[in-house]
Amino acid sequence: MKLENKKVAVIGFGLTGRAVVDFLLKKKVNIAVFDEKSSRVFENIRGLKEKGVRFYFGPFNFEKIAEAELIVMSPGVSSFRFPEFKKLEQFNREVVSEIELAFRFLKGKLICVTGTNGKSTTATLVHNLFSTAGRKSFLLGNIGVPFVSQVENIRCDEYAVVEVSCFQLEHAKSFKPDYVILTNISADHLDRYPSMKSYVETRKNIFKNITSEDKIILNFDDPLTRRYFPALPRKRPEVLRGLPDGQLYWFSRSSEVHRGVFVRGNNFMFRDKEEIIFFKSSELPLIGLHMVENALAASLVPILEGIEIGLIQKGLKSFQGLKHRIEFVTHFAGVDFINDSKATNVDAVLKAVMSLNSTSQRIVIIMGGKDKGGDFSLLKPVLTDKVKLVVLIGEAASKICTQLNGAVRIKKARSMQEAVRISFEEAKPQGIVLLSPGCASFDMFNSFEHRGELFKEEVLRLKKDMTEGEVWT
Ligand code: UMA
Repeated sequence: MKLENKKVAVIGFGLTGRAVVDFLLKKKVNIAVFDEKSSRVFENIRGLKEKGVRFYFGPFNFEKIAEAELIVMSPGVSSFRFPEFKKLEQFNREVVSEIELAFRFLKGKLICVTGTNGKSTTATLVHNLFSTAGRKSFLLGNIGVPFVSQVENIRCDEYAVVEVSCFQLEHAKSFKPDYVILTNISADHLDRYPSMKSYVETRKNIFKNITSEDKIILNFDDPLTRRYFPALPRKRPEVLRGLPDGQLYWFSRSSEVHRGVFVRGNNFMFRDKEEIIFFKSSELPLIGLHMVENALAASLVPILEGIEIGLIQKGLKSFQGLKHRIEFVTHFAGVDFINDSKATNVDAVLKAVMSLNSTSQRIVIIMGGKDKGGDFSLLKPVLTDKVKLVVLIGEAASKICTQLNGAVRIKKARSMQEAVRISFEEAKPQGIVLLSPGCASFDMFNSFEHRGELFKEEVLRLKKDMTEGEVWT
């Protein structure tokens, strides 16, 4: 793609926007940045201004934006909230997402991990499996490192492992991965998308340029994937119609799929033309059924890339998991504390509670935050079964309380500190305190990471108070 001397508008000036500007500065283009926030929020932009970058803060000025030939969107800027961006395309303006821009400059192989939950862990695991096997890979995308920031460092024999959110797919045009892993689909971001259908349609964008050379890895156990991609051995999923057979692989915990990876007894199996045992599931170092799914999905890529099974085993055995995803924090006074701050939707909470090995109601769960349109009533059976108390925080507390409708005991807390201390009192003498909010964090915190770190801080403060004898009442 030739960018030199083009007029480019960069929409949003967060992590993505900054990386796009840095990338474009090397291409000698004429850059204008637009962000709805006030200029006071942004530090250190004088240097960029000196390099000729122009900034427009405050409400988007579409007349000014229309002066650009290419418009690069940050994922947080919704094309549903601003239909003006789509309209600009009718006037010969090209509107692309940052991952689309990066893709046009990629020389290496592209492995994309998308889906509602499990993306970050699966992408990190693919990256670790490659790294353990001595292959150079870059872990990029929604996980926190914009694709465009590294794309020109990736050589043709190297891998870009990119976690892709549905927001990033809104303006994907020629974007075409060599591998797509779709971890699962469940309701999420319904505060941004007008319907579940439009959420799924946006995600399907990742498949639109797939060819017979490329490989698609889908979750056989996920009901919505099976509904939207109804592939049986002989039936092609709608999205793949017209493409030759030979590129669709499944992963499953519960069924022996005709092509892909699955569990048989204590073994992880790979089946294509023949079957091989490639791992013992008991050797997986992390807890949870979802981890089995993530490990199955992630292993398929190195297997299909011809990496030696011994090296894949080594990578699986050494994986330590990610922070804020069912992360064990500490144990004291008979209580385990687990941080699952990354659970920002209902399905992620369901998976977290199911994955904890707890019979009878020993779990106290901290939920709540900024609502994303989820249906919390879906949690009723599992909460009744496994949870002793739900402690609610944040804006969505009243909605969650109404939707759970007496299925489980509920208390409200005004801060993370209060939530942790109430939970501890209830979980004693032998229980689990799980932070798994099912909501975004932005009502009380800067990010899910910030929320998770505060939870851990409060837990450790409580532990210190306990050991020093200052028991809170
Ligand atoms: N902005 C506007 N108008 C808007 C929205 C945003 O002007 O309508 C401006 C904001 O004022 C801010 C900037 O845009 O200055 C922020 O841009 P952004 O929201 O796109 O966020 P980035 O900092 O660029 O981070 C994005 C992803 N954020 C979102 O998709 C919301 C990060 O994923 C990602 O790590 C990063 O790019 C690098 O690729 C975060 C996320 O929450 C973790 N993702 C969602 C999720 O995982 O559920 C999809």
